[in-house]
Amino acid sequence: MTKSRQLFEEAVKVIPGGVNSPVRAFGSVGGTPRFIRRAEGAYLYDEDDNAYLDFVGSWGPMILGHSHADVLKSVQEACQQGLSFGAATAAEVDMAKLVCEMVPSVEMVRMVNSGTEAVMSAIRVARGFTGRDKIVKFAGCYHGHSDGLLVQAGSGVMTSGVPDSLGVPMGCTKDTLTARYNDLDSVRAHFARCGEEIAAVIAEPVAANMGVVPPAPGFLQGLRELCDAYGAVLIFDEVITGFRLGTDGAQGFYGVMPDITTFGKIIGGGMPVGAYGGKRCIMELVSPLGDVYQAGTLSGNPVAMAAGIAQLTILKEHPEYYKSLNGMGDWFYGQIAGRLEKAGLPWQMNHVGSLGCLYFTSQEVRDYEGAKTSDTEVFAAYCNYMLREGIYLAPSQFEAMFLSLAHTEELLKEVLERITIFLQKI
Ligand code: HOZ
Repeated sequence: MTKSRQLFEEAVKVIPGGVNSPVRAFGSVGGTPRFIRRAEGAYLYDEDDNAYLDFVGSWGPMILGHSHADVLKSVQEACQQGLSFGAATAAEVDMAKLVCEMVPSVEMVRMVNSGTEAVMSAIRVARGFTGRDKIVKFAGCYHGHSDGLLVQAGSGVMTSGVPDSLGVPMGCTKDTLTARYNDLDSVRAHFARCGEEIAAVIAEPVAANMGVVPPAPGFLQGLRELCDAYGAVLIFDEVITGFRLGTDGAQGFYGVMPDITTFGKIIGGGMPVGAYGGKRCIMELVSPLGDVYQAGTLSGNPVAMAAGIAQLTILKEHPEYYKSLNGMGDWFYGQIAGRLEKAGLPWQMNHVGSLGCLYFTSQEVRDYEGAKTSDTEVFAAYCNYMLREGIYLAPSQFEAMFLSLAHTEELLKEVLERITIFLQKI
């Protein structure tokens, strides 16, 4: 029996499903989750000493690759000074300045501990600012697991086939309106019916929790215009796209500025971090400056700040890295699309920069309904085949594939060869 199997059998006795986050259980693809011992560059190493070329990258933050020397050094130095103080530190000021400099729409920022917390807090401040209760979210967009947002959420909720969650009182979701991604008319309809009651529209500017769905031309701009017309707050959830598509995230990539942006693990370089920030006039409402309450002992934790500052500083100083990363994505995903065409397979290769998703459907994937048409059994076969070949993909059809700067052309060419063989077999 492998060590991963042994650990999983022990884990299921003491951890629900044997994992601390559902998708990791490999439930939708079958097989045993790999228990990872360490990671370096583009590779993960499991407890059985198997090496895997990693396309998850801790679900996004490992833009520089795993265990980057500067990030590790910065973390080690911070650890020497103490792990947590529950008091203000210089590193938090440095982090806030970095985020505000890199993302022009962010004039003030508050650190939290996860993307879930960031979004929950952003919605609260949007409601406080507008004095309204309703929010509009998009089917298939995932914004963490807070009560009000587990409505047609993508990601793990979609993977397990559970539409929503038990334990969420009706009262918590009654103000959550759902619209269709890439369909401005569905948003217009909500505004036409109750525009004066809508506090915010929240969107992933590139939907990356129902696979990867790029915004259609004009979609993000249309959201901006609707929010302006009705005095609602536009929130971009950049937990996945922030600092991945460019120093200024998807908002810079597409040239549409939100009022509030939420960030997640990416700004902690892999440590547990989140943040929300935006226009000064909105953020000034956050406690203790204003009356929107939000707090946390570990918020702005010095070790997490050290990791995040190290990674963000490198990215800020090297904007050309994004040219390579996005260019590599265009080439790699383009190659997959070309091989599909050559094999006469009508499947869809969606991508934006280094984020990609292969859907096993002949239908164009523009929204949640389209994503759901993908044949998840073929995905499971693909995912397991790749794993056997030493390539670690997210064990879910409805997650993204992430490239990092450690993924060289040579490594990706090998992956393309494996994909070609899979396409021939299928
Ligand atoms: N569904 C999560 C990412 N979108 C998975 C996170 C995890 O398992 O770490």
